[in-house]
Amino acid sequence: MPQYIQANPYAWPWNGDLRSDNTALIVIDMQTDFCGVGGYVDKMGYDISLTRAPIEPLKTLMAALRAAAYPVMHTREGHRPDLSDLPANKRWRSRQIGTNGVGIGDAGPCGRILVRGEPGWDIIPELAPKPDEVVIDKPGKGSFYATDLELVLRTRGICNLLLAGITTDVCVHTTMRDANDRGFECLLLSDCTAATDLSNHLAALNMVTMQGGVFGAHAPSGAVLDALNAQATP
Ligand code: C5J
Repeated sequence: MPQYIQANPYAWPWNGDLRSDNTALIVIDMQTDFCGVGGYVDKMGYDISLTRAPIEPLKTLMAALRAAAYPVMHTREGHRPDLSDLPANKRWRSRQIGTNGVGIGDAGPCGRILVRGEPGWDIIPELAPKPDEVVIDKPGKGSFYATDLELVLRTRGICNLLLAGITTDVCVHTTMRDANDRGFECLLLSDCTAATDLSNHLAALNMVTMQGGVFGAHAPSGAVLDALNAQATP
């Protein structure tokens, strides 16, 4: 029997084929640098209560998906310690705003900003990956660029992606657009994502609904929980 999640602008996934062996949650960049005290976003002067808002709903959702044997995957934005994968213009731009010239690769309160292995780069303890879960390290905003994410998903037969994490308008949107172009069916989870600006978050959700769902659809995590409950009830 087809199984759908109530979503906007259409019931998701498009074909009702929602199963634990073809659908994965991808939790994007829930790192201290993006939502922790002293991290990169905090140092830039943004209100981290916005980027921390997804933490509680994500904890609930991840527990439910794990219990139902749906794969949970994670990404981390970050660069090699020698910065050989950090484009010079990305570094320059990161030093321009509100950080007194301190940007990606430079020392901050949580170690070198967005550098692999540093405390600020790691995923926050509340949402730490389980030992058997896939973690994708990415040098860019999108999760497919210069990573093996597509290979991992295709190898596992995953065609449906539940997208969560931060930030809605940057890494989550870039990943959603790139996934859509690759033929993955995407659902952006509205309460499990956040931006550094609320209006950008809302605009990013609205963009998804254009043209009948130009990149996919969006829904609150409660709609996913409802679908999981329905699957568990024979
Ligand atoms: C940003 C991200 N905003 N994870 N990264 O630089 O969205």
